[in-house]
Amino acid sequence: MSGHRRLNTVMWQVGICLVVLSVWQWGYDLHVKLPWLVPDLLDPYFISRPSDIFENFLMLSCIKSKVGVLNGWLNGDFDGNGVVDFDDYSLIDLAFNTQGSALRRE
Ligand SMILES: [Ca+2]
Repeated sequence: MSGHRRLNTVMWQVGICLVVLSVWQWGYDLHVKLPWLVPDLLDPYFISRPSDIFENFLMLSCIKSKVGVLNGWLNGDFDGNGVVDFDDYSLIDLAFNTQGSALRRE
């Protein structure tokens, strides 16, 4: 397969993926105006939107709390005061020193 054809195929795949995700994310918003066009299946009550799924992944990976605030795992601000300082490192040390069991050794 030539490079141009492969690039063309990838661009089509990305485009189709974006269209499907867009319809999935915002399609049900059109249900009020055009109920004959949008199936009831896209109701967010039954099928979560991609943005909701992404938010749940952030919460399950402990990047965000359940109230939607970043936990500081990405920038080191564990106490959420906006500054990475001694208090943040103290929280790390406290968590390390009070862990329930020994670290796993291979
Ligand atoms: Ca901090």
